[in-house]
Amino acid sequence: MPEEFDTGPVRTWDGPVPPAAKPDPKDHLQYMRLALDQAQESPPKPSNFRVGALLVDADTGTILSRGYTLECEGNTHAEQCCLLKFAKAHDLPEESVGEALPTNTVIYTTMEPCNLRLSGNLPCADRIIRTRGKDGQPRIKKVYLGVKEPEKFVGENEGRKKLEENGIECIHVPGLEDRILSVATAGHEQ
Ligand code: HJL
Ligand code: ZN
Repeated sequence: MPEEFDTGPVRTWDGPVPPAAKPDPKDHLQYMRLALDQAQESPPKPSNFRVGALLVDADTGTILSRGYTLECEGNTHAEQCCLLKFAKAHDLPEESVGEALPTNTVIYTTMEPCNLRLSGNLPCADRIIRTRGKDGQPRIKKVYLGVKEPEKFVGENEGRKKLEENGIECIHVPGLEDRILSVATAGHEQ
């Protein structure tokens, strides 16, 4: 019998993305897959969706921050966690995160950003809109979303509409809808 060596689990890179593994900035589906990986880290809960998000420098393709629903302390959304973590890494409060974001930042989120929260917390559409630099110019220029929010908690979500009214382009990335929705609703009563 050959001796078996346990080399441990196959490790995937979980630190900052190394240059060679950086997706092509135009490969939106690849970034959406990475956002979906984030969503799967979120604990299942009946009262919200499990969402994942990435902040990306669209000029270089660099992933600036990742986040998922309930990752940060409290009742936090994926997009909110992305912004909070990036702000924290730059010693800024979340509302000033635009001061540290590159000029051409985009956000990938498995679900359309919210415009109303049952908890009364600030919606993610507003958090995205307020990311302005010291020059007053918006830093997040585009939102790539995997699915529209299902009408379960707040009826029709007007997050996309609000973002577009504020000059932020919203782009649907097709191809992962079924998977995104099954991950998002995993903790819900069927
Ligand atoms: C998005 C998230 C998340 C939602 N949407 N885009 N990212 N959880 O991380 C939207 C849903 C709200 C409910 C409950 N979910 O989260 O409408 O408790 O989660 O404030 O309205 O509101 P709270
Ligand atoms: Zn939100």
